[in-house]
Amino acid sequence: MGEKHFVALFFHSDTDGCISAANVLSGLGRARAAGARLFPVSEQKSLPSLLRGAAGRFSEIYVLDLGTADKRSALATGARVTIIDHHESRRITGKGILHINPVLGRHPTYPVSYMTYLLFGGRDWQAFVGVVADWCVALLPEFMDRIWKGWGWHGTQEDLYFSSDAGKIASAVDCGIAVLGKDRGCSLAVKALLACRTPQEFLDGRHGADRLLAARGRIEAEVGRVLSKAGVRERAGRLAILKFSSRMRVKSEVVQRFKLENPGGTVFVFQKAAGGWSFSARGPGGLPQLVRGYGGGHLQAVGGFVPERKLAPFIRKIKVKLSG
Ligand SMILES: [Mn+2]
Repeated sequence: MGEKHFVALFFHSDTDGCISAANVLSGLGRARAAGARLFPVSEQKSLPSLLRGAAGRFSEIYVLDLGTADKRSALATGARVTIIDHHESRRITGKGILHINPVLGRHPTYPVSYMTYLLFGGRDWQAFVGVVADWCVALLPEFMDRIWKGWGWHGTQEDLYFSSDAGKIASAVDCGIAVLGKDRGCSLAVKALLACRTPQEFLDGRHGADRLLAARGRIEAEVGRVLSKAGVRERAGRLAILKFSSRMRVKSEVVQRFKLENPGGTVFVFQKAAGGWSFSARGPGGLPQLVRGYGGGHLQAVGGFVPERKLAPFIRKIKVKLSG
């Protein structure tokens, strides 16, 4: 009998994070995967306290699609910690810590679902879905081309996200998490991804995927409502802004559609939340600097929160910076 393993996976509660978790689980082998605990995380700033809470409970910890520059909380776990990420971060090193992040070496922000697929295995079509979900199709032309030939999918990033089966699966996972909640949605998504051997099984609603696809249907309808009449639009040069309220968490889906209406420009969507506005933005680049203090993410895609009284100055600032 081998040694006992107590494995924990902390992963971003989105499509890229769920596919990454499924890839790592599939590579761990049956015995280790069976005892693994899953911890979906929506805010990467909450990671240090979650890691401290895991101190002494695990021998192996994976941190997927989440940045951490907090070495002490990683060391405090007493576990071997493997961080695979592509967000802006600082490199951390220490006994038992392995930190893989292409951004630290100034490489492109390859999706974590793709990197975990290379490192741990998993299903090629799911890595493809992760690349579509994280808007990184253009970064991986050869990989995408190879899988396109196998699965008969083709097109631009936008075609793939909005019109292909890959995009449908990507958004079903994100919508399932938005509608069912982080814990229930992610656990359902990881199970469905592990069990579905082909994209068709997922699209047929097998292994719990039906719940995720139903959530997608509800969100699509709400996004249509927001874009057709419920949102307030504002425009300044190449900047387009949309403000709206909704009972569903739809800003990530709304921002993708809104970007389609404004190709080449920078778009911000603000959804009313308690005490302020949560926002998502897409643009040609430089976005983390633009939203510093209120959020972060990638060069071309960021999210965050602005308190009510800061909204007007925040919007003024982005207008000035983008016109300057
Ligand atoms: Mn990601």
